Amino acid sequence: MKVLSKLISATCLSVSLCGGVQANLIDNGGFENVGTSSPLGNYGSASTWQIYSSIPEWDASQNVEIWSNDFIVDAYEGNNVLELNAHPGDPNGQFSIFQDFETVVGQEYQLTFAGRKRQQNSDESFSVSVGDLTDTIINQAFGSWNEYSYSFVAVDVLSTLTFTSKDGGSDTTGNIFDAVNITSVPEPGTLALMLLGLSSLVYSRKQTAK
Ligand SMILES: [Ca+2]
Ligand SMILES: [Ca+2]
Ligand SMILES: [Ca+2]
Repeated sequence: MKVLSKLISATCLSVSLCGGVQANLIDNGGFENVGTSSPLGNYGSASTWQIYSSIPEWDASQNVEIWSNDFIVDAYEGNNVLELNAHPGDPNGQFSIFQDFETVVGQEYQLTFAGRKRQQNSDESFSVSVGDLTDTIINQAFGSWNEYSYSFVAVDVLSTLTFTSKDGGSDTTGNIFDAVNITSVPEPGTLALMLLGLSSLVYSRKQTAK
């Protein structure tokens, strides 16, 4: 029985299901942590919106803009959201944010995030890529948060999640994001192994109770 209980423990660890919730592989996916660097310029205020050259856990090709306290739109979660189109360091560049995270080649993952556009009469588009996934959203919906959900397969031991505005660096208004989340999808074989372990545990308890 010791061997069996060790097997069950190892299975629980490998699929992280026994704890109930899959861990988010993206850090600061809700943009709540803006770090300790001072915001750039004299834009906005700490209670509305500010610009940063970067924020913790994310890399960025340009400055990024963080909105707080339901400025213009209600946050999808927490207090902060990110507007990808910030005041640019390079007006000819593109706005991208990206984050690396460790993955298992061939493993399936799920990506979810919330997105919306800022202005009704603007044509806001962006691309998202990670693993074997690349998608472009043409003209995000206006007026409420869209809940995006994708599955993808990792093709390397380090994957990069990237969001890029399709508008150039001189377009300072546009695509807003919150609640970026990536979790691994348990493989059927692993689930079956875990269920086998659990059923064996139930059986062994019944035997002990006799
Ligand atoms: Ca947030
Ligand atoms: Ca902006
Ligand atoms: Ca725009």
